[in-house]
Amino acid sequence: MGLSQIAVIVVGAVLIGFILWWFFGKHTEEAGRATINGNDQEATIVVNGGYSPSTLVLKKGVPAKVKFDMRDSTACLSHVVFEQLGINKDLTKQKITTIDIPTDKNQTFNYACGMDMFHGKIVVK
Ligand SMILES: [Cu+2]
Repeated sequence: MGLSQIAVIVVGAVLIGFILWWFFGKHTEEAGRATINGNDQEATIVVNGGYSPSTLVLKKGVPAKVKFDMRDSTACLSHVVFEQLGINKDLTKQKITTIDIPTDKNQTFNYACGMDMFHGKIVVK
């Protein structure tokens, strides 16, 4: 077996490994958590080609302020929509837009960009 054949086998094995990892591996993103200061909690979600963290966990019963830090210049992400809360905010008016999220009970708020292309969620528990 020549060197080039060994190289082909090695490259093939690496590719198969990558494909298996891509389709079957766990790509769970770490959920973000709020910082509690005094009587309320605060968290920042960076808007830049999506939402980071895309999942944010808030503590139940602690008033929450979620800050959207706008770093994206595309029209796509210019608005953030919380359908359950009837909120549709233009994030381009200022660098940071603060949204109050109710934390009175366990629930999940899904949000999206104005065109429903990018999604994120806030979990209260
Ligand atoms: Cu969009």
